[in-house]
Amino acid sequence: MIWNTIESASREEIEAIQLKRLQETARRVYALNPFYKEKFEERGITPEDIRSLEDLQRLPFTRKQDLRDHYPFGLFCVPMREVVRIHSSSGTTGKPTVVGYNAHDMEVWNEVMARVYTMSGVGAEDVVHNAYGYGLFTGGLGFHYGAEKVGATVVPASGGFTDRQLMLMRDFGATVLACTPSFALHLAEVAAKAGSEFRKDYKLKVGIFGAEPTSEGLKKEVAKAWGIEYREVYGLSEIIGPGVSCSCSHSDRLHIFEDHFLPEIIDPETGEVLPDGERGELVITTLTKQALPIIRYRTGDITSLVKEPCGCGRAMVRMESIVGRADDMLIVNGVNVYPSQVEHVIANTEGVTLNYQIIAEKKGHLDKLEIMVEVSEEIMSDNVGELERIRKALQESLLNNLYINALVKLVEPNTIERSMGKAVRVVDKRR
Ligand code: DLL
Repeated sequence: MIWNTIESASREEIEAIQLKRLQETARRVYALNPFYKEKFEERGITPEDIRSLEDLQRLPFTRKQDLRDHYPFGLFCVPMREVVRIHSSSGTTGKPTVVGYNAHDMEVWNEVMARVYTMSGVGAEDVVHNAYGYGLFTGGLGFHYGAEKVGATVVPASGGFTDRQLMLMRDFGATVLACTPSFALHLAEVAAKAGSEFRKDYKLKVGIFGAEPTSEGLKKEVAKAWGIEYREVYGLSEIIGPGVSCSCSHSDRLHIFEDHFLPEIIDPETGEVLPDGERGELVITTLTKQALPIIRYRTGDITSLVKEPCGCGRAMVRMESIVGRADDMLIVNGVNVYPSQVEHVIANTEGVTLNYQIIAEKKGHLDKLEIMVEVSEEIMSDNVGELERIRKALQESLLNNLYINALVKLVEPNTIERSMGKAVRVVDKRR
């Protein structure tokens, strides 16, 4: 099922809409916000210079720092009386980034979330258990209003309180689980304490997961643990929240709703636009946002794009699941490592679980990497020989596959702190 026929429009139709909307957005930001006017002037261009989609490359990038420098509302393009909602993303250091929506933007957000639900086979018959956090984080409310738009019953569970969440999922007959993949796995682990037949108490058929980088291994684990279909959603507050793209029943890649969000892939070092299929940093220009339109936003997320039409009937460009963040990449003694690559290696090792944490430290001039991993429940903690065999196997596998010399430390099940929101996979003590 497709929510909006635009999703299957031809490339020519989509590109015509994109160009018209890009021109409108350029005019909007230039006329209404001094930050953009100055940036355009520095480059010697005006909105009238945007005559084709290729001209996008003449426009300046916008970075997270620009939002921080204009904290809280400096990049807004409407008067505050028109703003109906504020969200912000946490940010581990300094001020959060603040985003705002007017009534029109809320409609756009609900529309793209309705597409996400429909793409995931969710409609009026469904009960959506929404365990994304409600509050300043866009996950909770984004998933909430989208569910109402498709007529589903939404249970606004928010994060935390695992046992109570499981009770609500059982008693209210949830058919859809919406939360971070790490929390979905945590819920399954706790639910499985009721016995291996626990799934019969639940009616779940699909999960719509996102908000954090996730390896193929963890996705498979979540799908298997719950016996459900795995759908992935991507998004970021600066662009809208969840609902920038979503995977369909035909492909693990995620369709970008490109009538609202115009994607590019660039080389993160040089800023040069890369051809389709190549991996680089995702850059997005909003095409319909009014309160906080944003030009060429550097997401920091690493992915690639393909334009071939998909078996599901949608023509919208597809992005590969996020490989990692440009700023999440660890450089360990000169070797580049993404946490998702480490996760992939762990997923392919017997005897360990996907509950892990990577700790980077400086020892003298050298970087030291320690990887803490919980062993599976079946492994007996007094079987020292077996534990050492697993530890060595994982250590060797990391060396052979990723060329990193890490110290693997196996720990008992349930000792690494569980996240209620996004999982903390990396603790970099060198920063
Ligand atoms: O995480 C919005 C969201 C909520 C997306 C619920 C999906 C589901 P922020 O808090 O602003 O917004 O964080 C955005 O999270 O730049 C990515 O690095 C990461 N991220 C989001 N979705 C995915 C995903 C929300 N499917 C940042 N895979 C983004 C990998 C993701 N990373």
